Amino acid sequence: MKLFFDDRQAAHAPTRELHNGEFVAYAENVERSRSIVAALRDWQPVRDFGREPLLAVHDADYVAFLERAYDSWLAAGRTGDAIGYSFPVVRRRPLAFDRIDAEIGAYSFDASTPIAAGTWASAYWSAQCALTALDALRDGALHAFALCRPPGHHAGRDYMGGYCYLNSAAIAARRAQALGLGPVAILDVDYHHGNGTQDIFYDDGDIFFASIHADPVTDYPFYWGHADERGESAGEGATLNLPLPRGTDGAAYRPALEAALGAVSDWGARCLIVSFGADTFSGDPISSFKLERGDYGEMASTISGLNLPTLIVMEGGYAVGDLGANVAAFLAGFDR
Ligand code: SP5
Ligand code: ZN
Repeated sequence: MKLFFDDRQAAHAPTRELHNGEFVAYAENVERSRSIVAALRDWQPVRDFGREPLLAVHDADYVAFLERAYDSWLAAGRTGDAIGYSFPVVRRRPLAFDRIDAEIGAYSFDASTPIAAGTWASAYWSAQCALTALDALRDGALHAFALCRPPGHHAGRDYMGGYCYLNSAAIAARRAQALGLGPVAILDVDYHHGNGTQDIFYDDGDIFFASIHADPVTDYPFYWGHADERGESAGEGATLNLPLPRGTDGAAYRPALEAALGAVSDWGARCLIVSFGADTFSGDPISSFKLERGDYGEMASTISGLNLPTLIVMEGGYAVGDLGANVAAFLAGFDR
């Protein structure tokens, strides 16, 4: 397994997030990547593919906003992390604002995704990390792991949310398609629904998206990931959502994984991108599934049974003390 990470991804360090009516410690902290880096060997350097592959997924005005947002926040006389408080839930349209608060709200769907001094740099290198790992597949590797941090699957074309800014899995998927590695399928096994990825490809019949996640009736991101969301227009049938109840353990998870992989295979994928979250772990502090470390190796060997070139992109996972070992167990399952 080839492993990729860049230290510039550690610059992003918001101090707090709004949760259940209080500001609490930011769960997507830098200790997460430290735990994963320490658990594995032979990390390879990340290359710079520039902005073009980012702009194949995200709107130019959104990318420009991410880059300057923190400076605009400071210029407005603020201290601490930039965070929005007003969100346009109806008739969102491209308006020109002269106030950072209006922009942040227009480009996000929640209050748990602050912009700090290092956010742009880390989001940028997180996306480059996925692109570098994808290049390893192009060069003949069967599996590659991108330790993307911050994660990406909640970010859409022009919005952030859920600790995500740039959607690394989507960026890699578009690039895989451009390199002729497709048809491309994305399998999202984070605890939370990958609403950003789904939205980006919702009307796109050329990229298949399957997600197994906590039922949004009870869990974040609430508004997306319901079983009746199946894609639209040319993308109808190219989205598959498999919500599972709180308390789901390894045995209950397995049939959903088999259903998702069957769909990926029937669809004719030639390249697989896995959005991997270890927040399905029993000890995760913000989630309610009951997977154990041993389940991750099994999941991975089931996935690798498809025999597809596979890029694994890191998403969530917040049990920092167990995170490195859980990720290592998952990756080891690909080499069995
Ligand atoms: C990538 C990913 O897994 N994003 C998940 C975002 C979930 N945000 C909503 C839940 C917030 C729970 N925050 C608790 C923080 C405790 N320090
Ligand atoms: Zn998650």
